[in-house]
Amino acid sequence: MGYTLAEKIIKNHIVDGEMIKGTDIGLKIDQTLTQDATGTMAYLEFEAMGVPRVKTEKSVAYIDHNTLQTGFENADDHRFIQSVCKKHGIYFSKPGNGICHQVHLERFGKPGKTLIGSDSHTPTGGGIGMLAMGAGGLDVAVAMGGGAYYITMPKMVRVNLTGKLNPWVAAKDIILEVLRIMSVKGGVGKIVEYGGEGVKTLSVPERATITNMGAELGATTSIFPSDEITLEFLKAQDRAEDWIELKPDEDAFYDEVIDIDLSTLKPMAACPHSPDNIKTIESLAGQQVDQICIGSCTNSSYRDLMTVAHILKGKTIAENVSLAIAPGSKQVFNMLALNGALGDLIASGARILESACGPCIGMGQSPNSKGISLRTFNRNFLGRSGTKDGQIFLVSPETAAASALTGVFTDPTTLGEGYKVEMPEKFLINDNMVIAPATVEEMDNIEVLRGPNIKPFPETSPLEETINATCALKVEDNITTDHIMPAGAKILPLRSNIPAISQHCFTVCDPDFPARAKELGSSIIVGGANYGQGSSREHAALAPLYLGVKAVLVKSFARIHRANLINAGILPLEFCNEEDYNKISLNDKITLPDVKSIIEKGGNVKIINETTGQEIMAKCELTDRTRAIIIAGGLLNYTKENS
Ligand code: MIC
Ligand code: SF4
Repeated sequence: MGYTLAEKIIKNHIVDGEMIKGTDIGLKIDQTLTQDATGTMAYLEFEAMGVPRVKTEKSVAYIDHNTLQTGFENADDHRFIQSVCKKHGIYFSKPGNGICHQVHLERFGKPGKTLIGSDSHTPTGGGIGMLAMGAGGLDVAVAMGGGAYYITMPKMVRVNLTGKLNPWVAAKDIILEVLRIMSVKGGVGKIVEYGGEGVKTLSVPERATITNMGAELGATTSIFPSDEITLEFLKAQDRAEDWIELKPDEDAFYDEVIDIDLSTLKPMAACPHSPDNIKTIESLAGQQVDQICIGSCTNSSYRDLMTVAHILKGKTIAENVSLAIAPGSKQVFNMLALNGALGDLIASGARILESACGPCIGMGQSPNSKGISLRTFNRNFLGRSGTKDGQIFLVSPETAAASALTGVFTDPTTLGEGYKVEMPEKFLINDNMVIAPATVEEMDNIEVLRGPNIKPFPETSPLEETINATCALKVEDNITTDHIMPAGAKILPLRSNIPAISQHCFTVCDPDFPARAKELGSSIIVGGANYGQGSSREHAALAPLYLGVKAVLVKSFARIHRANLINAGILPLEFCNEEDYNKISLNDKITLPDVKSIIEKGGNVKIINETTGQEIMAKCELTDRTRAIIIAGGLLNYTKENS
């Protein structure tokens, strides 16, 4: 039996375990990336490990999330990250250089290599044939120190693309179709590989839109083959030498196959408040729109923004619409400025933002109350935009631009004759906002600059023999990390300060949770299915840790969040019988007798609800390594003990 594309890369990088589906494997990591909102913590963790210089082929730190500087906090964090990078061998991409995933794809990603990033949209790199995965900051720190990255060997899904997209139907519509088919839980434990003759019709940035939003499937990652189109892209980035050909074997085995005929797709939207709540634009046509945002790591490439500029050229946006545009990288921005497209965007009435995440993470541009906002982004979770009753629809750049002109949902296929952006033979290459690290000789002289907002990693303690706790919160299915640890312009500057950011933990669901948990001192959280979907932010584990949460008991977990809980030393428990979810209520007193011995030996964990007298059994599937991490009280303790 042959190998799939992802299996080939895994085979070349496996350093622990075997390629048996469902078992844990350790992978050698060639490249890492961080962004600033998760980066400070990741570099504090890296420093705590005491490794003088990164051991990866390339590690890059980007500043793209916390670029709104309304106080000293974000600027201090940027300075800290810049100085740590200089000292420890990491490239530093300055604020303004662009969104990590877009810049990494343009300048650093290489087919066949492994990449982990402290951001859930790291799979964007799959567009260029990398095995690129989102991870918690601590996992990235360990990989920078030369340690393996552990995943559960995923199942393989093949998405077979046939035919060709009709004019004005976009790559975004392909991934929205995949989300419609698979749902936000459908990718958990799987790698999604794209193949079929339809692949040849898609440029690298279009492929990257698809792999980027594969994160919303809950997938471990998504990947495209590396072919002559990949080579063209790399040549245009002056990186032809980074290219290798990569394709699956003819007789590779896939656990699941999905067929999509591109010619049948229509422009679509993910409706509030989930990326898999899909409707056609046709069915929404005519509804009034208040705001439109174009950008984010999903849709801010040269191809996307040139398409938008073409649609808006010589026209004026509707008077009821506020249109914001953030180019994904300095490269894109500069090219638009030089070829005149930026002038067309400005003339149409667009508000041009810097190259950064911006509105996607609630850093400005929150819509008006109950505002209808069409965004080319990847997440529309409740409250993420900064306006709790904002109604966010995720659409393609084509749909966004067409609707900006009319002020209502507009199917771009009504625009008439299609338009295809010619990919440039040479992109504008200017890496002057990427700062190289100090040499080995110079590195010891570099001082790391720490601002007062940077507080150390919270203390963890080894697993107790018996846990006595109270249920401090009970939540439903599909809880996102934006519920657990909200982002936005007010809270994000606290990312380096766990005691302060913890005061916002779960406040979207229950404003009293932080105070209640802190007062209880030892608590558990009960949740439903797909708990912790969304971002890779380890703050969604570190804040509960700081507040005294000992275990999270749910129907099922999202992959990165489960790993983050283990890394923080919080027990991830799953109901053996999902019906038992009804046997625990808020404020119930809970005991987990002999839990340490049970975890050591393996087996199900007994939970006694002291308030009702009922017993519940929970699974805690651990490997030898994750078991040792939980017992040690988290990955940092474990790494220190084992180094
Ligand atoms: C997101 O899109 O939710 C983020 C902000 O990029 C996060 C990372 C973070 O919370 O800092 C992600 O996707 O991992
Ligand atoms: Fe930034 Fe948004 Fe992409 Fe997250 S999803 S990396 S916030 S642009």
